[in-house]
Amino acid sequence: MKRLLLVFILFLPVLKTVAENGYDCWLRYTPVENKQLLQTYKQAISAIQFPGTTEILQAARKELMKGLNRILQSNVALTNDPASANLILGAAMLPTDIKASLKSELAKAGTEGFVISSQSIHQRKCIVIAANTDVGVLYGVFHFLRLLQTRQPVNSLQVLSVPRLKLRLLNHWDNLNRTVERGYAGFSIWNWHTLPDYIDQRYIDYARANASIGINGCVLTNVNANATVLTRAYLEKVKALANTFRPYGIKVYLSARFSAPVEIGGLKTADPLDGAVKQWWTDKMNEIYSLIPDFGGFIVKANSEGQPGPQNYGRTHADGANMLADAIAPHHGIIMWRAFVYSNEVPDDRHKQAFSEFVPLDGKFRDNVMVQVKNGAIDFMPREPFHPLFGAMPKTPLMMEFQVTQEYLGQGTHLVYLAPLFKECLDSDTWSKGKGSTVAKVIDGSLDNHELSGLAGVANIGNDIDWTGHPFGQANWYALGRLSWDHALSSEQIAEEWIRMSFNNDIDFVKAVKKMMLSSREIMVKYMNPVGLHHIMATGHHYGPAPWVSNLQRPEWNPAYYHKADSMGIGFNRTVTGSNALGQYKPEAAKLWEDIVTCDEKYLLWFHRVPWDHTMKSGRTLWDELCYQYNNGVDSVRWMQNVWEKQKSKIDEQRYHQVNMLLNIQEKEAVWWRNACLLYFQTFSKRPIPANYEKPDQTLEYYEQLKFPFAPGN
Ligand code: GCW
Repeated sequence: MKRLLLVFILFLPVLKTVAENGYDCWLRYTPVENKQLLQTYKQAISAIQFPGTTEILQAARKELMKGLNRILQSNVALTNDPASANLILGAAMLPTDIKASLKSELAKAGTEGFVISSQSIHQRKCIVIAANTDVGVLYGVFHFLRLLQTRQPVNSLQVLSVPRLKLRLLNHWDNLNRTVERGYAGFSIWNWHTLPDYIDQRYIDYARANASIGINGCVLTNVNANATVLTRAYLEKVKALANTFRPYGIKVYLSARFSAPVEIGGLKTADPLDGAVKQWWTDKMNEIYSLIPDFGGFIVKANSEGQPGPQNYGRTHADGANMLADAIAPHHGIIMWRAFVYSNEVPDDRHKQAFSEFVPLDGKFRDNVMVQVKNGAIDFMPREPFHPLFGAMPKTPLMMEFQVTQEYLGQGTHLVYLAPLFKECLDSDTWSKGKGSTVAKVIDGSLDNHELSGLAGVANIGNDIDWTGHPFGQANWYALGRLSWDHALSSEQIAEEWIRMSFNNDIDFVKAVKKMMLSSREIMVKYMNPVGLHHIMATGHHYGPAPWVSNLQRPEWNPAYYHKADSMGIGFNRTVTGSNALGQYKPEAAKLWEDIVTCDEKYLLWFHRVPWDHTMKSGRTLWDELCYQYNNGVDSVRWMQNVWEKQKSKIDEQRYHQVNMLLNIQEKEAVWWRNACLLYFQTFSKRPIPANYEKPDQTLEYYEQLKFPFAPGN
């Protein structure tokens, strides 16, 4: 019996079937499998000198020891003896000779960057993790652990890593009642009821995961804001979260409801030019900072989709933003003012409205205001051209808003790796200052010399055990953080890091899964929104296709507004003969899209109205091309299923099975999108679906009557 038990215990760690629930994300710190590599790691890291008692350094040390002990499967010693240490970490407390030897690197590391350097100290090989600040050391620790987790050599390291953006944020669209707008991973992780006294371990693990990818701030509450969070009782709760995140270099931010002075302040107005209103906000800021001295600031959604704002009082966005900016300036906080505005009273193409409203305000905002712009002008579609505001407001620091939660990209059940989408936008050339004026350079401040810079992602995190519901949703959280640290990283590198840390380092597994991830966004575009189609999802919950909807009160809420299909053709003419949204881009950027013949076909129906028999670059007619793409999208999801099935022996059963089931849903829904869209568009094109494709097994009427009253996230 004893022997049996021993055998069982011996083999336990290698069993692939040990269930993993995904809670640890990419911080699993699995033991090194390869004996030789393990040996070199153990030799390189045997005694650690890591002094310092600040809360950030304590957090960094704890993480380092936890990671090393697991990865190396041994208790690595901490030492105060510089003569024996071979891993040395620190900022202010770094030994002076080491500091001197890293002087030029540290001069470039700034306030958050770090250096990891192999050094020879007193004839001994050492690894030094150095920074100018404690938080820099923390980031260095996570980077070092990443090298070990991805099994990189550590014998000659020369790393200098500095974030390209100042603000690297997650925006939670979490409501105080714990529902999450567009959240598909359960309820909010913030348990407002038990705060401030109960600090869920989740809050700490959330902070660890964020710090490990460089995220340094989070907006706790939905941009569709509730003023209650600004009351004293709730600010105490916010303070508790701020205290929990501080050791991980993370600041808290809130959304501000513009009408808060009326709703919780008892004032008659929220007019930003009213003296009492200004005083109310000034007092409120003072109160907040007395509780949370490093509070980050506010995000504001104003005069957008029914939210209150300065225009309710005949004032401009700049008036509103500046009033808040003045109130928060003495505390060094910032205001992130969203440019996501469109109005049904404006008869113009929705695509153009934010540009028309904000460009005239360029130069009118205070120094501590950033304008937060979504990556595209409509709304986080599977594919959008970059927002024309990028490059058009040189006097204002523009902040990027990406959506990590997959509102329009399969929600909680589709495997879609978003780094290629993020990169597509960041790498787009605005031409605002000639060739090479990429969106990335606009938002990192380098193009127009801005001090402030930032990127935010609408979080996909909820209280599901694995945080994101879909195990691969974590990859998008990870990618958002890594790109906000360094937008020059490739989608491929980010995917590879994530796979290795989240699953394993098996070369074949990494290769296969990486290929699947890198293709996944393009595949989703094909079965949902090929050739530049957009906004053809169902109303309200946005779950599934509904291109037929045309009866909603506001024209720009209707899918039919966006595709404009009729017997002649399909697509939105945004050229000079149509809405001329193209005119908002610099001519060299617009060139990519302005001519129906040369237009990048990924955006064809975004910018052009195209006859059904238009010849595409493939030689097919437009109708046949749509049939081809929708079908190819479905086939490719089947390919993904196949890729995944082959990985069964390589990973734990729980996550294998989970992803398997989710891919089955994705396949079903891809078929649904294909069938519903083709059957509907066929009523206009009056052309057959070529015989070599699967025939829709349901009627259009069937798809039209489907209802999902309890779909999540709405
Ligand atoms: O995409 C739309 C979403 C809304 C969201 C809005 C916004 C928070 O459907 O749910 O509201 O964008 O970004 O403000």
